[in-house]
Amino acid sequence: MLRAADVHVDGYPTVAAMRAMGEVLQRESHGRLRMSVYHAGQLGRESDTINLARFAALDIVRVNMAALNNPFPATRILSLPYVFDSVDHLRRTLDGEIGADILRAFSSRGLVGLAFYDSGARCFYNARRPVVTPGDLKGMKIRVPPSDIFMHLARALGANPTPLSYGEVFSSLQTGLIDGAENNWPAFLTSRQFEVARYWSQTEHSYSPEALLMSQSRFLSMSAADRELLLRAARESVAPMRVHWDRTEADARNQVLAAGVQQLDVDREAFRAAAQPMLHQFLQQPELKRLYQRIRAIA
Ligand code: GTR
Repeated sequence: MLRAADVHVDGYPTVAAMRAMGEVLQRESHGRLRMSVYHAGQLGRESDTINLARFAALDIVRVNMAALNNPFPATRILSLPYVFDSVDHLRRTLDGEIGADILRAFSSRGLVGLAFYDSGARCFYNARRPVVTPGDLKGMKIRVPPSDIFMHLARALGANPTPLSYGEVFSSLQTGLIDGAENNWPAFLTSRQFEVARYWSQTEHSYSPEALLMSQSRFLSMSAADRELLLRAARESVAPMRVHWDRTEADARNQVLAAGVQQLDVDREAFRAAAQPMLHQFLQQPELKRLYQRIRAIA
């Protein structure tokens, strides 16, 4: 039995993709391989589940790249602000050589990169006031995932970043510990953050995608045929996940707007400009600079 973890609610596109992958494994191995998916953070925070998988206490984890930025430097290029022009640009990057290189980088610390999943464009939202320029974020306490990139970005935009794990964000908004956060439409809806944060700003500052990872020692303990099946099942789960994602993202937006959240157009050029110094600070790292140039070359 393979045990897999995800912080999202059942039915969320990432959870659904893993369940579908589990069905393929079970069917094609004639019941020998099974996968049970522990959703909604039952097995802990993303940073914890990554370590559980590294030490083979858990087999598969689905986490956002943000949770991997600090320990796996190559992932930073996928989370940095305004690197990608569109979802299409991101998908082309992940599907090609660049994506394959980043997946391979996980083997340096006990993991096998199985696949990338979509996560849309992340945007800022808050419970205080309409935010349309970076200056409007001034003084606001904004939750960020525990990643130096998101800390630096929020600070560059004038906010006070507060790193929290995903499961803590809704209650922190409710109690006023934070004023806002940033994420995509489906996460904003399913985590119920939209009930408190009524101002959504279309900043599209990061396309930080999801990663599906496996414990390397568990992977290496499997037969070559099972490893091949696993890699194929993971790869084949990507295309249907994207279709599901696109539909879910549009639905989530509609539901949130119908519930009265205000969607604001922003001065995106001002956000991009404010993020440039921190972006270029990260691009001082030669590995990131090389990846950045390759990504921009296929824009
Ligand atoms: C979501 C992502 C989660 C989690 C969350 C967060 O978009 O799917 O895995 O990382 O963001 O901000 O913590």
